[in-house]
Amino acid sequence: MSTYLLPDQNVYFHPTSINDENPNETEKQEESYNNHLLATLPKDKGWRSETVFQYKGFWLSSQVVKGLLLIHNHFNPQPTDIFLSAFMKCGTTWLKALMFATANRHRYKFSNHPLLRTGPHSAFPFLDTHIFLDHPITNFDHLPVPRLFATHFAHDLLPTSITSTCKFVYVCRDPKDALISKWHFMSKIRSKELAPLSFNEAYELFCNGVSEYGPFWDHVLGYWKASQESPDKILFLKYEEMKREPAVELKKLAAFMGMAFTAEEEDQGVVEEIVKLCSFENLSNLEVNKDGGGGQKFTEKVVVENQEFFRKGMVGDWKNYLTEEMKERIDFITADKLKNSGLTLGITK
Ligand code: PAP
Repeated sequence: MSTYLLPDQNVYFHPTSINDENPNETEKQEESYNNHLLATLPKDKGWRSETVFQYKGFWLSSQVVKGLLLIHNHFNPQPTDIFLSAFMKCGTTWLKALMFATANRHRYKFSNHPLLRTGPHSAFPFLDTHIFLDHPITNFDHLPVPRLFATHFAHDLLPTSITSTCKFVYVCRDPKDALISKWHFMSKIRSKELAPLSFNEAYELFCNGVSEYGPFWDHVLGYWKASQESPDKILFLKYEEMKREPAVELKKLAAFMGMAFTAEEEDQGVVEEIVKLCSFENLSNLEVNKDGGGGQKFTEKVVVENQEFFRKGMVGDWKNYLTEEMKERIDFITADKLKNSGLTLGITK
C-alpha cells in the first residue's frame, strides 16, 4: 500500500476506509475497459517499459493510463486543493519540498524537520500512481487542508472538474536539461528485461515527442496557455529562475498558495530557512536521500530509491551531452512550438 507523510505526524499514513458499494465489480469493469482502451491506442517505444500508448495526444505508460482513468472516475477535487504539475525531471522533487515546507512552516522547527528524515516524494501523494496503488481506497479525505497533490499529466488530460476547481503550480525547464535528466533517470529504472535505451535513441524519441507524458512542448504549452487565461489558478515557474533567485520565487509561490510570508517572518529569515532546507545541496546530502536511505513506491513493481531524484541539480548540463547540431535541433523545435505564445525556454548559450 502506498504511503505518504501527514504534516502533523512524522509517520507514514495508511488510509483504511472505502465508500464504494461494490469495489470488486467496479475494479473488474475498470480493468476490462482499460485493457480494451489500450488495445485501440497507437503505440511506440517506451523509455522505461517496452511500450507507451498515445492517449489524447500524449504518450503514457499503460500504468498511468489506468491512473488517469481512475482519477477521472474517482477523484473528488476540493476548491482548496493545490496541484504541483510538471513534465518529468523539471523540478517536482524540489517543488514538493518547497510546497510542503511552506504549507507546514508553523508546525515544524527547521532543525528537526520531517524533510530531514524522509524523501520529498513522501511529502504528499503523486496522484498519477497513488490513485491506483490506493485503489479501491481512492478518497484522500484524511489529508489536511489545503491538500497537496503532484501530477505529471498534461493539463488537457486532467478532468475539468480538477482544472476548473483547483490551483496549479507548474514548473518547467529547458527541454535540453529535461532530456538529459530524464534519460539518466529512465536508464536507471528501465526494466532489466529490456536492452538499454541509448542516448541517441532517447534523443530521437524526445525530439519526435515520444516520451512518457510528452510531447514535452505540448505539455508546457497546455499549462502556459491556461496560466495566461487564469493566472490566479496557475502559477507558472521556471527551474532556471528558481535556481537564480530562489527566495524571490519562493515568495511568489507562498503568496500563490494563499500563505504569503509576513514581514515578521521575512525579518526572522523564514524564507531563507526554507530555501536552505530544500536546496539541492542540503537534500541530496541527507542520509535518507543517499544510497540505502529509502525509496518511493510508484507501482507494484517500480520502487525508486530517493537518491535517484538527485543527480546534479544544475542548469546547462546538456552541454556535456549534446553536439552543436543536436542542440540546434531542439532549440529550433522549441522556438517553433512556442512561437507566438509569449513563452521562451532554454535560451542558454
Ligand atoms: P521527477 O519528474 O522524477 O519527479 P524531478 O524532481 O522533476 O523528477 O527532476 C529531477 C531533477 O531535479 C534532477 O535534475 P538533474 O538530473 O539535471 O540533476 C535533480 O537533480 C533535480 N533536483 C532534485 N532536487 C533538487 C533541488 N532541491 N534543487 C534543484 N534541483 C533538484
